[in-house]
Amino acid sequence: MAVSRRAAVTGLVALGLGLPAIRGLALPASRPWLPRPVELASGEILAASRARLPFTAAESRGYGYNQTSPGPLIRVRKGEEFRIRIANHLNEETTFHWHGLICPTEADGQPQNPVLPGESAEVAFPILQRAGLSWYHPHPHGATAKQAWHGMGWAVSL
Ligand SMILES: [Cu+2]
Repeated sequence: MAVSRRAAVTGLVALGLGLPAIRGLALPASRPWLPRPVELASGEILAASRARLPFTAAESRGYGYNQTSPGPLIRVRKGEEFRIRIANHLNEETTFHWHGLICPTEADGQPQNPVLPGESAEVAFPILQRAGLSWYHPHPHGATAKQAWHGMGWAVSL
Protein backbone atom coordinates (compact mmCIF):
# COMPACT_ATOMS: atom_id res chain seq x y z
CA MET A 1 0.00 0.00 0.00
CA ALA A 2 1.45 3.33 -1.03
CA VAL A 3 1.22 6.14 1.49
CA SER A 4 1.47 9.67 0.20
CA ARG A 5 3.92 12.08 1.78
CA ARG A 6 0.95 14.27 2.79
CA ALA A 7 -0.77 11.33 4.54
CA ALA A 8 2.46 10.36 6.30
CA VAL A 9 3.10 13.90 7.56
CA THR A 10 -0.53 14.34 8.60
CA GLY A 11 -0.41 11.06 10.47
CA LEU A 12 2.80 11.95 12.26
CA VAL A 13 1.44 15.34 13.27
CA ALA A 14 -1.81 13.76 14.49
CA LEU A 15 0.19 11.19 16.43
CA GLY A 16 2.31 13.93 17.98
CA LEU A 17 -0.74 15.95 18.93
CA GLY A 18 -2.40 12.87 20.39
CA LEU A 19 0.48 11.70 22.54
CA PRO A 20 -0.02 14.28 25.33
CA ALA A 21 -3.68 13.17 25.62
CA ILE A 22 -2.62 9.53 25.82
CA ARG A 23 -0.24 10.36 28.65
CA GLY A 24 -2.93 12.31 30.46
CA LEU A 25 -1.38 15.62 29.53
CA ALA A 26 -4.26 16.88 27.38
CA LEU A 27 -4.01 20.49 26.35
CA PRO A 28 -6.45 22.88 27.99
CA ALA A 29 -9.62 23.29 25.93
CA SER A 30 -8.99 27.02 25.66
CA ARG A 31 -5.65 26.52 23.94
CA PRO A 32 -5.97 27.36 20.23
CA TRP A 33 -4.93 24.96 17.51
CA LEU A 34 -2.05 25.92 15.29
CA PRO A 35 -3.69 27.30 12.15
CA ARG A 36 -3.12 25.77 8.74
CA PRO A 37 -0.61 28.08 7.07
CA VAL A 38 -1.51 30.08 4.02
CA GLU A 39 0.49 29.17 0.94
CA LEU A 40 2.66 31.54 -0.99
CA ALA A 41 3.12 31.06 -4.71
CA SER A 42 6.38 31.56 -6.51
CA GLY A 43 6.81 35.20 -7.44
CA GLU A 44 4.79 36.55 -4.51
CA ILE A 45 6.12 38.73 -1.69
CA LEU A 46 7.37 37.30 1.58
CA ALA A 47 7.59 40.19 4.04
CA ALA A 48 9.14 40.01 7.48
CA SER A 49 6.56 41.75 9.65
CA ARG A 50 4.88 42.03 12.99
CA ALA A 51 2.30 39.26 13.44
CA ARG A 52 -0.38 37.96 15.75
CA LEU A 53 0.91 34.84 17.49
CA PRO A 54 -1.52 31.90 17.68
CA PHE A 55 0.32 30.01 20.40
CA THR A 56 -1.32 31.60 23.40
CA ALA A 57 -4.95 31.92 24.45
CA ALA A 58 -4.51 35.65 24.95
CA GLU A 59 -3.93 37.89 21.99
CA SER A 60 -0.23 38.45 21.65
CA ARG A 61 1.96 39.90 18.98
CA GLY A 62 5.38 39.01 17.82
CA TYR A 63 7.23 38.63 14.55
CA GLY A 64 6.22 36.67 11.47
CA TYR A 65 5.89 36.87 7.72
CA ASN A 66 3.04 38.56 5.87
CA GLN A 67 1.45 39.34 9.27
CA THR A 68 1.18 35.64 10.14
CA SER A 69 3.08 33.31 12.39
CA PRO A 70 3.84 30.68 11.33
CA GLY A 71 4.51 32.36 8.03
CA PRO A 72 3.24 31.17 4.66
CA LEU A 73 4.06 27.71 3.37
CA ILE A 74 6.00 27.78 0.11
CA ARG A 75 5.78 24.74 -2.17
CA VAL A 76 8.43 24.17 -4.79
CA ARG A 77 9.33 21.31 -7.11
CA LYS A 78 12.65 19.92 -8.20
CA GLY A 79 13.65 21.47 -11.49
CA GLU A 80 11.63 24.65 -10.92
CA GLU A 81 13.11 28.04 -10.27
CA PHE A 82 12.45 29.33 -6.78
CA ARG A 83 11.61 32.99 -7.24
CA ILE A 84 10.29 35.21 -4.51
CA ARG A 85 10.38 38.87 -3.53
CA ILE A 86 11.55 39.38 0.04
CA ALA A 87 10.74 42.54 1.97
CA ASN A 88 11.56 43.76 5.43
CA HIS A 89 8.62 45.50 7.12
CA LEU A 90 10.26 45.36 10.55
CA ASN A 91 12.06 48.22 12.26
CA GLU A 92 15.26 46.22 12.43
CA GLU A 93 17.42 44.34 9.97
CA THR A 94 16.69 40.72 9.19
CA THR A 95 17.62 38.08 6.63
CA PHE A 96 15.70 35.36 4.79
CA HIS A 97 17.61 32.11 5.27
CA TRP A 98 16.41 29.05 3.31
CA HIS A 99 17.44 26.39 5.79
CA GLY A 100 17.92 23.08 4.02
CA LEU A 101 17.62 24.32 0.46
CA ILE A 102 20.62 24.06 -1.80
CA CYS A 103 21.15 27.61 -3.01
CA PRO A 104 23.88 30.11 -3.85
CA THR A 105 25.51 31.67 -0.79
CA GLU A 106 24.49 35.18 -1.82
CA ALA A 107 20.81 34.12 -1.91
CA ASP A 108 20.89 32.21 1.39
CA GLY A 109 20.11 35.04 3.80
CA GLN A 110 23.27 34.78 5.80
CA PRO A 111 24.21 37.40 8.44
CA GLN A 112 26.56 39.24 6.08
CA ASN A 113 23.66 39.98 3.71
CA PRO A 114 21.09 41.80 5.85
CA VAL A 115 17.84 43.19 4.48
CA LEU A 116 17.48 46.60 6.12
CA PRO A 117 14.14 48.00 7.31
CA GLY A 118 12.07 49.06 4.32
CA GLU A 119 14.24 47.22 1.80
CA SER A 120 13.14 44.50 -0.58
CA ALA A 121 14.94 42.25 -3.04
CA GLU A 122 14.35 39.48 -5.54
CA VAL A 123 15.62 36.01 -4.67
CA ALA A 124 15.83 33.37 -7.39
CA PHE A 125 17.62 30.05 -7.69
CA PRO A 126 16.89 26.63 -9.17
CA ILE A 127 15.53 23.84 -6.98
CA LEU A 128 18.07 21.06 -7.36
CA GLN A 129 17.10 18.65 -4.63
CA ARG A 130 14.55 15.91 -4.15
CA ALA A 131 11.43 16.01 -1.99
CA GLY A 132 11.81 17.19 1.57
CA LEU A 133 10.71 19.73 4.11
CA SER A 134 12.91 22.72 4.79
CA TRP A 135 12.22 25.90 6.67
CA TYR A 136 13.00 29.54 6.34
CA HIS A 137 13.98 31.75 9.22
CA PRO A 138 15.83 34.98 9.98
CA HIS A 139 19.58 34.88 10.41
CA PRO A 140 20.62 38.45 11.27
CA HIS A 141 23.86 38.90 13.15
CA GLY A 142 23.16 38.99 16.88
CA ALA A 143 19.36 38.73 16.55
CA THR A 144 18.68 35.30 15.01
CA ALA A 145 17.40 33.72 18.21
CA LYS A 146 15.35 36.75 19.21
CA GLN A 147 13.56 36.95 15.87
CA ALA A 148 13.00 33.19 15.63
CA TRP A 149 11.74 32.93 19.21
CA HIS A 150 9.33 35.78 18.52
CA GLY A 151 7.63 33.83 15.75
CA MET A 152 9.61 34.02 12.52
CA GLY A 153 9.98 30.84 10.55
CA TRP A 154 8.06 28.40 8.46
CA ALA A 155 8.35 25.72 5.83
CA VAL A 156 9.36 25.26 2.26
CA SER A 157 7.98 21.94 1.04
CA LEU A 158 9.39 20.05 -1.94
CU1 LIG B 1 18.77 27.56 9.78
